[in-house]
Amino acid sequence: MKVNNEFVNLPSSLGHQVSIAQVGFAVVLQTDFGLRVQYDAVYHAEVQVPSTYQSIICGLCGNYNGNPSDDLLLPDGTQSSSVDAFGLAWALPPAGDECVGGGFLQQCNEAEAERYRREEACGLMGAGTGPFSPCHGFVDPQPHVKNCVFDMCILEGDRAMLCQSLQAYASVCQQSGVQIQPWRTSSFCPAVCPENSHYAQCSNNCAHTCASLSGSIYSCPKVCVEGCECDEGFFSDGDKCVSEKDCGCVHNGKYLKVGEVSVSDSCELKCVCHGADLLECVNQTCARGDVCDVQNGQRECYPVHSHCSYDIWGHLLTFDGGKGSTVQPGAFQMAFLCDEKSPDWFRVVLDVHPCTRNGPENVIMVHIFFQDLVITVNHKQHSWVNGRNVSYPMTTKEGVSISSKNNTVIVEKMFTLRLTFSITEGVVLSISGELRGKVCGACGNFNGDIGDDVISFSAVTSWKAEDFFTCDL
Ligand SMILES: [Ca+2]
Ligand SMILES: [Ca+2]
Repeated sequence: MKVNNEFVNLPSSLGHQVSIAQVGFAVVLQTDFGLRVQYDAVYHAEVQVPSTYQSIICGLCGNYNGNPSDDLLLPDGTQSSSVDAFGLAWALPPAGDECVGGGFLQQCNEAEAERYRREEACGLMGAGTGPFSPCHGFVDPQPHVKNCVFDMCILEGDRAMLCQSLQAYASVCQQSGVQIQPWRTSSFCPAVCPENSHYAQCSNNCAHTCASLSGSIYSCPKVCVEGCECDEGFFSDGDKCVSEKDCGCVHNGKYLKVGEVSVSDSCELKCVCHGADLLECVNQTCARGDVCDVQNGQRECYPVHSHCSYDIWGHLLTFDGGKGSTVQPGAFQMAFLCDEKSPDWFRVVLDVHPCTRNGPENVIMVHIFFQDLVITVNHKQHSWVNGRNVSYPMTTKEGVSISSKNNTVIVEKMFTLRLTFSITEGVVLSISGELRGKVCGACGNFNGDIGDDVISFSAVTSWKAEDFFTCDL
């Protein structure tokens, strides 16, 4: 769980405006203007807004104007005739892994669908005398049964999917204030709870946290919500249940586990939680050349450095943040130290080949030159040092290390550069802040000014590597 890129434990609050807590199986975010967002991190998301938002809402959830027949609105305000086109129109580019939509959907035959509609499966939600029957007058089970059957068809009757579907309906019912009957058994959708906790149909996990012991205020819902709750004498520590003496500290609305560190926005105050409410804070100043930044979810003073990247689709991002596209194959100088006589001199050349036989993407070879050293890495993650094939990890006598982790080759020279290369991410070059304004090449001059980074095709072409074969550049 991250807030503004920083990892946080639950519950967490940002002043009085926003609070986030674990409620039952879901994470719930509430704001002081009435927005409530709930997500079970698997299957079911819910958004609630106050009635002041009527008719001014856009997106998949419709326009909230009281008329269900005009809800398939496209971003341009026109009506969509197809549900698929409506869904795709609101899709955002993926932040992480590419998500392939639509194509894999498989219909199941009527006999299978009928099997999933039975009361042993999705049909349980609509069963007249079943555990969810008290809910029928409040939340129509039929759309939920239909969605459940659809998902079961795609996942060929996956049991976990069935349980998620039922859990989602249980959640909606409980939010409506309905008392459903126990629906899980040890053999049917048993809840898996962490150590020192157990399942409860009316879980108190929102209120029984280490943070609540320290007086952190979160308005837990009054309705009964199923979930895992800590055993007697234990309290939620964010993701596990611990005894009171092992609880941590609350600082600025954030709960810190024992041993965790919190650094203020400007990095001037650093607080460490040593034990239950034992918070130690010290003033600090970032060392010269360091900046206050968030990296890997943790705010701290970090050495200044900047990256330039070139991905497998040919998108270039310069040190100063300029974006451009260079799809033309050929060899070009990604970056080099303008001063060739400097002992820190380096030069990174990307040799981009259009290997259409293997697919549409270009294949990249990376050549890194130092004063008396050449390192070559190919797309199969094989490397050569001064022309000799090497295996990882290794360090040259010049102090340049080559290693491999998670299908990424890492070439690093301390205090100068770090280059990562993977077949999925392309090439990322990070260089020391000391080299500000001293580099040349397609990655720009790293002077902090995006304005003088020219990323047009002709500008990249002008950085072609003359010592390589460049048929197209
Ligand atoms: Ca509407
Ligand atoms: Ca610049």
